[in-house]
Formats: sequence, C-alpha cells, structure tokens
Amino acid sequence: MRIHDDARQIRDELEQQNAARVSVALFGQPGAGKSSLINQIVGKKVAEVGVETDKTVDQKEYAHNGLILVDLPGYGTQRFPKDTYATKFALESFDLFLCVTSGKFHAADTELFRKLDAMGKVCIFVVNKHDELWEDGVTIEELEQRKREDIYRQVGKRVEVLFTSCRKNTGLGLLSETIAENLDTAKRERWLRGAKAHSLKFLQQKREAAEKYVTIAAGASAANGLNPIPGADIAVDLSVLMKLFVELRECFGLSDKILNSLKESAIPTVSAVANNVIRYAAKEGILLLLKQFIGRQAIKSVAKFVPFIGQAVAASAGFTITYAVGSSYLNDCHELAESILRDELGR
Ligand SMILES: Nc1nc2c(ncn2[C@@H]2O[C@H](COP(=O)(O)OP(=O)(O)O)[C@@H](O)[C@H]2O)c(=O)[nH]1
Ligand SMILES: [Mg+2]
Repeated sequence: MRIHDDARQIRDELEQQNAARVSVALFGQPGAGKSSLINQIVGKKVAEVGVETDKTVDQKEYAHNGLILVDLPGYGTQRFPKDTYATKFALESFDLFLCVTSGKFHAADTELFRKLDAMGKVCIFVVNKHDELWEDGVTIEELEQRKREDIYRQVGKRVEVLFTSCRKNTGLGLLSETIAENLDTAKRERWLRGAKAHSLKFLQQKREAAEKYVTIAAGASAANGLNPIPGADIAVDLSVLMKLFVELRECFGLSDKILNSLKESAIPTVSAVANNVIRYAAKEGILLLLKQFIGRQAIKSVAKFVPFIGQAVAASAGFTITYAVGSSYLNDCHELAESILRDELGR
C-alpha cells in the first residue's frame, strides 16, 4: 500500500494550492476607476470609491480569496519620485499590472509602463468608463479604435487594451479572462478560484479550477483518514472537507448573506440548492452528506486529476466517498453561482 507516501504528497499539493497568491497592481490617474475595478474584480466592496486622495496616500492593499490587489499611488509625484518608486512599492514582486485610464491618457502612465515593460512585467491597459465614451456621429467601434491608437502611439507599441464599465458592468468578464491567460498554471488556478465570474466563460473556467481543487482536497481528506465514519469501513479527515466547503463557497461568491437570500428564492430549485449548501456547511451536515454517498452502491470515482493525488489514494474507498461529496457540493455551489450570474447578465 503506497497510500502513506501519497498522503504526504497530497498534503503538500493542497498546501501549495492554499498558499498560492496572485498579486495585481493597478495604477493610473485619480478618478480613473481603480478602486471601482478592484471591487468588481473581487465581487465585493473592499475599496472605497471616489476618494481622490490617491496622489498623497500610500499604496492600498486589498486581500480577498487569495488575490492581492494593490492600488498604487501616483508615479513621479513629489512624495513618490520616479527613481525610488520601483523599490518603494516592490514592483518586481507583482504578477501583473493594470494601467487604468479614462478620459485623457497621461504621460506619467506611459513612463511607468515603460519601466514595467523593461522589467519584463505584463501590463494590461484598461480603458474604464466605457459607458461615457460617446461622440455625436461617431460609432463606438471608431471611438474605441481611436483610444487604442492613442495608447499605442503614446507607449510606442501595440499593447493589450481592454474596455470596461464598472457602472454598466461591461468588459469585466474579458478583463478577468485576460488576466487569467497571462498567469502561470498555479497562479491562474488561484485567480480563477478567487476572482468573481463576470462571464459564463470565466465561470466555466472557475469550475474547472475548482474541480482540480476538490480532487486534491478529497484526496488529502481520504489519505489523512482521521475520523472513522460510523457505519462504514472508511475514515476521512473532516476538517479538510469543512475547509474545502468554505473554499468552494468563497470561490463561487456565496456569502452567508447571499445564501440566505437565495434560500428565500421563488424558484424552487434555487431555494432547495441554497438550503443544501447551507445545511452541509457544518460538520454535522458533512457527516450527513457522507452517509448519503456511502449508502449508494454505484458511485465510481471518475476524478480527472488523478496524477495529483496518486493511484493508491484514487483507488481507495475513502477517496471515492470524499470525492463524490466534494463534487456534489461543488455542483450545488456552481449551480447557484450560474443562476446569480445569468440574472446579472440579464439572460
Ligand atoms: N461612468 C462611470 N463612472 C465610473 C466608472 N467606474 C468608476 N466610476 C466613478 O468614477 C469615480 C472614481 O472612481 P474610483 O474607483 O474611486 O477611481 P480611482 O481614484 O481610480 O480609485 C467614482 O465616482 C466612480 O463611481 C465607470 O465605469 N463609469
Ligand atoms: Mg481609489
């Protein structure tokens, strides 16, 4: 039985997944919408909007679901001169940068971009307040093209330019998808799990990242096998499953407040699923769920990510159960998130 060797490997894998962080720094002129974008990206109001103190205050850092979003102060101001800026704000340490603009594009942004570009950093240009882009007799496509050309000209190369509106909730899905595409595997998975889904495509990618996480956590729970399950010949680690369920709720944006409102939904399937997600959150609930799956004869483990947990664990009875339990919770969370998102997108 290689299960004990596998156990250590899975625990390490789970620890790595939990420890992964993605740090994104936003810069741009005060009022461009950096704080608003941070709130949209995490799907929660963490940053204060409309405070025009960016020029004088230090960097502001917001941590959420493994994401670290940093609102950088103005570049090359009296307080933060250019020559010490990169060191002071540890620019080298960030995974990705967003240059946020609206209205006119500023020379300070170009200069900071050049510095980042020279450091080999990924920087995506976000033209926010897309809803305010309007000119009599000019199509929106033409106006977007002008903005793009203006940025290309100023920075001297064809960079990635995306358009968003925090007010109308447009372009945010593509922004998060593009950020994901620019990260390496571990960071991408963390980003997918942590950032809010603004598009069905992103939600699907989030689901896939969550499936991998479920496999690893279920494997760790089965391999640790600390708590014997009454009435069955298996032992699992309940605390790992509880943490998994917390992570899944966070991953799909299901706060207690949202769950409680979904519980009252007029759509019977939604309220039923919300009730399940709430009920199975506690330890007693997890035990209930485990028992349900133990009672089923025909469950097979069809894990896609067996390489991450090892054959011995994947073949064990404990894993068959923990994986089924984790997958069922994931399905419920995903279903609720999809109904919320379809509602937000108006379809
Ligand atoms: N019309 C419009 N206003 C926005 C948008 N995003 C942010 N704002 C507003 O612009 C102002 C500045 O936003 P804030 O996020 O604080 O910008 P920051 O200074 O770059 O952090 C606030 O009044 C926001 O409500 C948008 O997409 N469209
Ligand atoms: Mg701000």
